[in-house]
Order: sequence, then structure tokens, then C-alpha cells
Amino acid sequence: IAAAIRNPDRVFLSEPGGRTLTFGDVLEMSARYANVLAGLGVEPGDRVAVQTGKSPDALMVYLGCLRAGAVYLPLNTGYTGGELAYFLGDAQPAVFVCAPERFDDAQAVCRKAGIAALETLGTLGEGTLGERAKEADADFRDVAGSHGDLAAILYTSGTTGRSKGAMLTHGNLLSNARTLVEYWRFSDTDVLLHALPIFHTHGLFVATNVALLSGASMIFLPRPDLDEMIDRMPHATVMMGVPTYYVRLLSRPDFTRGLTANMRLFISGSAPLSAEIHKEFLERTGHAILERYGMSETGMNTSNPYDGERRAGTVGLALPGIEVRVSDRESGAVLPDGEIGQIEVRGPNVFAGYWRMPEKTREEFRDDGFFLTGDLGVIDERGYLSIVGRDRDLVISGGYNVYPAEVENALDAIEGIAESAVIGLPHRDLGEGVTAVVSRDGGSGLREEAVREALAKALARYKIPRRVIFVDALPRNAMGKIEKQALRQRYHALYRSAGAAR
Ligand code: MCA
Ligand code: AMP
Repeated sequence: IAAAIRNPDRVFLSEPGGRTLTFGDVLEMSARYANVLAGLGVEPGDRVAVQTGKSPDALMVYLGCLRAGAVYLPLNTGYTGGELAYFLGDAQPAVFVCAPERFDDAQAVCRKAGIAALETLGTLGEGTLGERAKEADADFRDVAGSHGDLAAILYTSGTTGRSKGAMLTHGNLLSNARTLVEYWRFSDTDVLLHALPIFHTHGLFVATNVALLSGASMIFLPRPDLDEMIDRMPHATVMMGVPTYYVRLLSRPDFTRGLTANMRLFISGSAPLSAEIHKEFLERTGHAILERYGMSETGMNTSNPYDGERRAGTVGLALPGIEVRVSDRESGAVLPDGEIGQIEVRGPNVFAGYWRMPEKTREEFRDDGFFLTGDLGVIDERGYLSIVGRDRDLVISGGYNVYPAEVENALDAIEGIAESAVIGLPHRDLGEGVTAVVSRDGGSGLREEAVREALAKALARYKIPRRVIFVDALPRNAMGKIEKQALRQRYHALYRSAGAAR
């Protein structure tokens, strides 16, 4: 980190109406948090799990972990106690940091999971960890490590079974950030409009690491608030977002060409950006959104070019140093351009494996080191990759992944539900809207709201179906398997009706 900082007086981060941190402050604050962690007994290789609101301090805990050689483990702020219990039990962090208002719940979870150290951190730097940091030394000698050492674990759900922790090394993060800085021409004259959450690859690694490494500044919004985005846009040069951000910006008449005059680049990812939105955005602002493609396991794999044609509906070309190929799903044979198959990637960005799941890790890699993404795609004659579907049963809602099996399990546990199927349906705002189709036990008068309320006790709110449809029986094929495709077709236009835009 220190090596990346050329000008300590330059602003790294500013919160509208809040704090401003220079690069010098970043060095100091991250040192304080590194000292605090070391003082709590965190050793290199130990996990530090964090579920706190977005704030400068939260970001400094991340950097403090990297400096102390600890493994940073960010968790979605929406996770319920039940969801949390699994992650903590599996990762066995040396410390868990939660928001002050969730201390009581967290304490119970930690007791069950056998986590000894529980600390709190609020968005203004309050809480036990923040207080310790204020007292701590502002100098820290970074733990010497190698590129192969673990830097972070990101949990990503599986279709069956439990979530898997993708282990990312310092080398993974550094190589990807370096590649992106160069490919997207980041420099210390850039100002990045940062509206994303910081517990995922997109807002944490892609946005923050690229800004840090290039010396760019960030306008750090606590949440993706449209008014704030529009208000700050004239002061920024680059924005990163999930497609929902761009759909929402376009819904505002005050989002105009003039407003984006200072911007040089809009980047989209985490979910498919429709060619229609790409076109509307270009017409409105004169900017062709640059779409790229990545995963928690790999960071970014492909990107549309900075100078060349940004082709709507494609995720662009393999990034420098990263190999992308498409293979036959059954035989594994590499397919020629133009044919649809499973996307595979290899490169310094590809993760080190799933936490304590060597079997699962082996299954997801080819012998020659290519990682099986589970995405289906096709490469055109010019090398542009298009994602045409997913091998996994996955719904992406507003850039968050929702695994139907997890929601179906929670539905099936509700009294009065006989069986369920969860599908994603086209949704203008969220891309896909999580939707449940369920049959009731005979005599049960269960209603939609009661189902949603019951689910909210178990699952983060973004996983909760926006609509629950009751049917007498779910359609099944000859093998007895639920025909989700038939359900998707039947309810295709559910969110197209008036009033369903959000
Ligand atoms: C919030 N809600 C959602 C979502 N987000 N429901 C469905 N899908 C969502 N994504 C629910 C809340 O729980 C709440 O429910 C209600 O919607 C309103 O909440 P609010 O916080 O006001 O929502 P919002 O501010 O409008 O947020 C929607 C959002 C946000 C802007 C789309 O989810 C977002 O910023 N998403 C970005 C996710 C992201 O960073 N993905 C990157 C993953 P209730 O009313 O019931 O309480 S990294 C990745 O995928 C890879 C590797 C990559 O390539 O980048
Ligand atoms: P995650 O599991 O959160 O790492 O999400 C990774 C998944 O998001 C990928 O496997 C893709 O299915 C999807 N994804 C990311 N970027 C894009 C994109 N630009 N277009 C379509 N899907 C995307």
C-alpha cells in the first residue's frame, strides 16, 4: 500500500457532507487498524469477518487486514443471524466485527459458532474497534508475505449444499487491479463515483483497489442514492455500477448529457446490461457504457475495450494475461468461436480454491488449470464474449446473487407449503425479479404476505421473492423434475404490468 501512495496529501476519499481522507490518512488509519488487530491476537492467515455499514473506517479495516497478513472476510449487511451463523462457523474467524446495533444478536451467534472475539464498528467510526483504533499507534510495519498468501475470502453460494468461501490471494487482487488500472486508463486525475456496497468484488476490489493503485480519488456514497449520484456526477470522472444503477439514472429527467460532461467512463457489471439500456444511455449522454464480466472467484475476466468498439450485449475481450475459452459442457472439448458452451478462465486472477473444500475445488478446475465458471457463452470472430445463460440455477437481482435452492428450502420449511419452485423473471429495475411458485398443503389458507414474513426471519431481504404465486401443482417432466422453464414462460410478463417497475 505504502508503495502505491505517491502523494500523501491527495484526497483518496470524500463523503458528501462527511469525512475526507487523504492518502496519508489512509496509511495512518490502516496502520491503526492493523495494530488493533495484531493486539487482539490476530496472526497472519487468521480470518477477520466483518459485517458493518459502508464507511471510511470499514474500508480501513480491510486495508488493516491486508497489512497485518490477516484474511478479510466481508459479509452482506442484509444477512440474518441464521445466515451469519453458517459463515462464522465455517470460516472460524479470529475476530468478528459487527455493527453496534447488532451486538446482542451477534453475541449469541458468536457463542454458538465458538468465536471468541467480537468487536463493533459503526459508520462514524464508533464502537469498540473504532475506539481502539483511535488509541492505537499510527505506524505499522506490514507483515512480509508472498503473492500466494491469502488476502480475502468471499462466500459465494452453491446450487446445492452450502455457500463456499472463495480464497483470494494478494497476487490475485494485485494482478487484477493492475490490469484494470491500465485497461481502463485510471490515473491520479480521476474521481470515481463510488455508490456500490463494499462487501463484494465490485465495490471492494474493482472499485477501491483500482482507485488506490492509480492514486484516484473516490466520492464515497454511503448507499446508492439516486439524488446523491446525480448531485455528485459533475464532480466525478468515472462511475462503476450494476445495471440497476444505469436503469435508475435513465428514469430521471435531470440525468442529462450536460450532467455527465465531466465524466470519461461509465462501467457496468455483475449482471447483464441489456443492449436496450446501453443504447438508451448512449443516446441520452453520448457515453457508451463499458461492460465487463467477472466473478468472486476470479475478479474481472473480460472487458469491452477503452478505445475500440464497446459492443452492446457483449462483455468484451479477455483482459491482458487472462485466457478465456468456451468448452462443451459434457465432453469438455474446447469449442471453436461461434459455438455456445461453458466459459472457462485461467490466469493470475483465478482464486486459490474454496475454503476447506478441496473436493469441490478439484471439481471446478480442468487439469490444465482452467476454472469452470458455470456461465454459458459464445466468442465471436473478433474475440468478444457474450454471456448467453448460466449452467447454474442462479437468479441475479440488482447485482445480488440469489440461489433458488436456498429460498426453496426456506419456503418448504413453512407450514402450509407443500412444494415450491423459485425462478427469476425479467424485471426492468432489478434485471431479474426473484419469484416463488408454490403449492399449498390441502386446506391451508396461507397468503402471500404471510409467506414473505416467514421468509424474512430466515433470509436476507434481497432474497425474498417479490411475488409468491400459488398453484395447485407444479409442472413436472417425465422424470418428476420441476419444469422451471415452463414456469418462466408462463409468468414471463409478471413484472411488465403497470406498477411493477420496482
Ligand atoms: C435491496 N433490496 C433488494 C435488492 N437490494 N431486493 C432485491 N434485489 C436487490 N438487489 C430490497 C431491500 O432489502 C428492501 O427490501 C428494498 O429492496 C429496498 O431496499 P433499499 O436498500 O432501499 O434498496 P436500494 O437502495 O434500492 O438497493 C437496490 C440496489 C442495491 C441499488 C440494486 O441492491 C445494490 O446496490 N446492488 C448492488 C449489488 C452489488 O454490488 N453487486 C456486486 C456483486 P424490504 O423493503 O423488503 O426491506 S460482485 C459481483 O457480482 C461480481 C464478481 C462482479 O462481476 O462484479
Ligand atoms: P458472483 O457469484 O457474485 O461472483 O457473481 C458472478 C456472476 O455474475 C458471474 O458468474 C455471472 O453469471 C454474473 N456476471 C457478472 N458480470 C456479468 C455481466 N457483465 N454480464 C452477465 N453476467 C455477469
